[in-house]
Amino acid sequence: MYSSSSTVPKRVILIHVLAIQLLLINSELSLNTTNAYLNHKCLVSQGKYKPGSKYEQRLKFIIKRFYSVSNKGYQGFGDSTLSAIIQCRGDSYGPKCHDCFATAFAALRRRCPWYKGRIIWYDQCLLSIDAKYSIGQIDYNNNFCMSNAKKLGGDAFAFIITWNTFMDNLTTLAVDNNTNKLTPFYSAGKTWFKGDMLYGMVQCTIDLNPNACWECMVFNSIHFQHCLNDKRGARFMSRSCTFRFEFYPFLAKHVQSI
Ligand SMILES: *[C@@H]1O[C@H](CO)[C@@H](O)[C@H](O)[C@H]1NC(C)=O
Ligand SMILES: *[C@@H]1O[C@H](CO)[C@@H](O)[C@H](O)[C@H]1NC(C)=O
Ligand SMILES: CC(=O)N[C@H]1CO[C@H](CO)[C@@H](O)[C@@H]1O
Repeated sequence: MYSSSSTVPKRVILIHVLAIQLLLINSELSLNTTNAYLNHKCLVSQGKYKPGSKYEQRLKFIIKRFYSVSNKGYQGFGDSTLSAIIQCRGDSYGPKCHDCFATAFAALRRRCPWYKGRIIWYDQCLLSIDAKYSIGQIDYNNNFCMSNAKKLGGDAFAFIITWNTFMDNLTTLAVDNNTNKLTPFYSAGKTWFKGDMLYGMVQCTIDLNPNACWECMVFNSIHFQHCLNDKRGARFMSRSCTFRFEFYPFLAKHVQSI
């Protein structure tokens, strides 16, 4: 699903309004306090469950467990009838992750009532529930891309090369260091593009293996190339991986300069 071009102006207006409010409240608050709702999907083909059913009981059990440990940043549960994943953005582990999970679950109940399968994306977390075993598997179907309405202009071809290399570099960082970092499969960095600083982020859900993380990134970058090319900023999100670039710092920390 591509975002309509009206999405971005609305968000820009929202950010301006928020910025003014934040200025009034506390000029010290930084970017990473926002947690915008991005998208959701009710997996209609998986059907609905009934109140009191076994599915509901298992779901309640898992959600309760996730609730108590969601500040760990990632939780996954899967059997043949139900899988659930909460994955927080790499810089939003801890209490922020817990809050995002609580928000996401409440919103999913409201937006996809009684659907067995449902996914919701926020800036700071992803919550996915589905009625089959899907842990460790790349989800090729549930994905979308949003782009800045502003075109890059200028050297579009050079930019394609740059965002592609940048994404590769970030994926290498995320994957290579996944065993010993606190936030595996996540990286955020920056690079120059013709005198402008380009900021980027890559993340795969922790249940994937390194090869699957790569495959997910490559698949989506090709699938959404028209959304990514020649834009002042864009991001794709799937159930399994995400990539974002902007010409402004959208995270508090873009640590690595690559
Ligand atoms: C933003 O995130 C960074 C790193 O996670 C953290 O150190 C900082 O305190 C956060 N800022 C706010 C205002 O929450
Ligand atoms: C990617 O990484 C290589 C090797 O570290 C570096 O030379 C190059 O500038 C990076 N490019 C981008 C766009 O990040
Ligand atoms: C590819 C990469 O960034 N590797 C880094 C992984 O983490 C170690 C220790 O934190 C660094 O020394 C490597 O450069």
